[in-house]
Amino acid sequence: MAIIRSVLGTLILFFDWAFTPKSLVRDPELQRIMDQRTGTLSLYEYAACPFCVKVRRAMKRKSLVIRRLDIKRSQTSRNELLAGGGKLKVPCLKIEEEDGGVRWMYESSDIVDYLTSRFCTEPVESALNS
Ligand SMILES: N[C@@H](CCC(=O)N[C@@H](CS)C(=O)NCC(=O)O)C(=O)O
Repeated sequence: MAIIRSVLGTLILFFDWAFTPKSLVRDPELQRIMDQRTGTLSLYEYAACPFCVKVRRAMKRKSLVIRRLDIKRSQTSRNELLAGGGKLKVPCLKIEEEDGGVRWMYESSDIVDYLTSRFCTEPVESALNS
């Protein structure tokens, strides 16, 4: 079982590398503002998880720079995820809200939808521009 998982993981990483999506190129000032905003987010993940790859590819397409914490490599990140989110499941997006609240979002589709609606809609980009 471990061998199958390892082979599948390697294949997932290979195809992700071979067919990596193009990144959106923004005006540097707009990108700086976006980076500031995404600075309140952290993605708990591990490299060969297909659902994490899905989120990372969406981030790459939209040039969203988000801190990534690998729970297989870091015991501290693992503990944070379990204590904060309640489950050792990845991907999980930690969202630090402006009012000091923290949300832990599981489910890759929900994370991609959240990132798209919060950071990648035309009005958001043009509001940042003005
Ligand atoms: N439906 C979830 C599936 C996530 C999932 O199954 N993640 C696996 C790693 S690839 C995991 O963390 N499994 C541990 C568990 O379910 O407790 C999503 O789309 O994010």
